[in-house]
Amino acid sequence: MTIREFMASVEARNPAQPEFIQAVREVVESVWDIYQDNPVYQENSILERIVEPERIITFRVPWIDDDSKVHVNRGYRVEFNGAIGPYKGGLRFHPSVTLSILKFLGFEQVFKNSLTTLPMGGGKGGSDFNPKGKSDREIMAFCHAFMQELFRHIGPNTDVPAGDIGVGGREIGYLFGMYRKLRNEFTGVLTGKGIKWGGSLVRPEATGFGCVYFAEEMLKTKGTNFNGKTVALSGFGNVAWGAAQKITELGGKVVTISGPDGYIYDSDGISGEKIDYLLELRATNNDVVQPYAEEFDVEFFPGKRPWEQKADVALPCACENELREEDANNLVANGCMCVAEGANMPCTPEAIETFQNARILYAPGKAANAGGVATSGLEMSQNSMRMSWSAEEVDEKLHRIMVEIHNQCVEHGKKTDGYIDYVHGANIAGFIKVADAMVEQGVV
Ligand code: NDP
Ligand code: 2IT
Repeated sequence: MTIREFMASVEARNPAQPEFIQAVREVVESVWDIYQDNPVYQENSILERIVEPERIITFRVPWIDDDSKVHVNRGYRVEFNGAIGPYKGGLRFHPSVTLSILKFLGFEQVFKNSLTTLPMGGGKGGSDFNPKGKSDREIMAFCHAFMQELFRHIGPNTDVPAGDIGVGGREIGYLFGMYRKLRNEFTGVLTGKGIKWGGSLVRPEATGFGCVYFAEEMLKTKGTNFNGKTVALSGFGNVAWGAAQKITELGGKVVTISGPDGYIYDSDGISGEKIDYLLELRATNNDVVQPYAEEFDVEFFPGKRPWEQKADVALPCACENELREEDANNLVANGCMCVAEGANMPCTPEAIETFQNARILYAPGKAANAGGVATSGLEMSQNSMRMSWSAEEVDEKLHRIMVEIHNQCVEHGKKTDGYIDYVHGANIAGFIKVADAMVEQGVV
């Protein structure tokens, strides 16, 4: 079979799921040669099995708003692959959520979690619920309704959800509360929990911190670091916030953040109280960055993306396919030397090709943003031991894991001319561990 034939069969089996097909194609292209060289993988149809989720649950989520009106949303959990551990991955609450989006995220999560070196399978879930403009009581009502169905499918040794877009500490609290009530059990069934009731220190910052640690390793391969570098960030959520903190700490200057309304450019750098302000802005449930421009008297570019600005490093931290070919061309032309994905699949395939053709450093989300789920794994360990580690201890472990993921990318992705293909490196390293586990466990 050729790659083309394999992908044609995946497309035929998954019609109208473009994001899922995009994610599968990238992995299949990376691992194809290894697959051909390993008859055991072929005899076990590993590739055919690995692109098929083990289980997908969809369910109705009825809830009541503040005006007593009844709404119905759709809930999902995609339990993609459990060969190396309990299904693990976030929940996304956003109106753009479809099965295609959650299958792509679940598929990516399988390889990302494998890269973390921790025993976690891959999954993802969420709902097309739109948290924007909802009251706190409405958010609680929705989270409780969502968990009233999800609780029967998850558990600390089965499937351990966490946050993603639209699901942060507050939502995890409401979800956990309902799980605990229904099961009458206090277990580490969710990660991203409050610090006072089983959460891990550093988990809120972990994805952003991890992404910066990873980018630091990338810069090291060029004999440089963040000190004095300008950095363009997109998004202004959880991930962008943690990244901004760590970049500032390492001597870099964050000059942009973005929202669905546009982006702001702050030539003085987004640091200190301005980073805290990002959190306040997110807490308003309005999802706009324009107020930052008014608060700190900087320029706001409505409807634009930050990639038109000059920056040494770019970290896309908002959503999938937010950085396209023309954006990649702009970044390269403006001298950008390093792109690391804080979000999941934010760069289109054409943008990735542009970076790689220009031979600049580029790392995919499954490697660069794995620090979030890795720290979730550390939260699970702490819960199992009924202990909590200090922030320094967690941060040190997170740092070590990101360095190790970088090592794996170099080991499997370094080309003969010395260029590191982080896409191949991450996909191959992530794949081998899961594929071997599947072989050893037989056809299940
Ligand atoms: P948040 O909900 O905290 O923030 C996401 C923000 O990005 C929202 O403000 C959202 O606004 C905004 N956004 C959405 N689309 C766009 C767009 N096209 N342009 C600019 N901004 C946009 O989510 P997170 O920070 O948690 O997640 C961000 C990304 O990081 C996602 O891709 C997620 O999958 C990934 N990620 C998250 C991890 C985590 O631990 N939280 C771990 C690893 C990856 P709006 O809702 O109005 O669209
Ligand atoms: O995309 C991701 O890795 C996350 N949203 C975090 C998942 C997790 O289980 O912590």
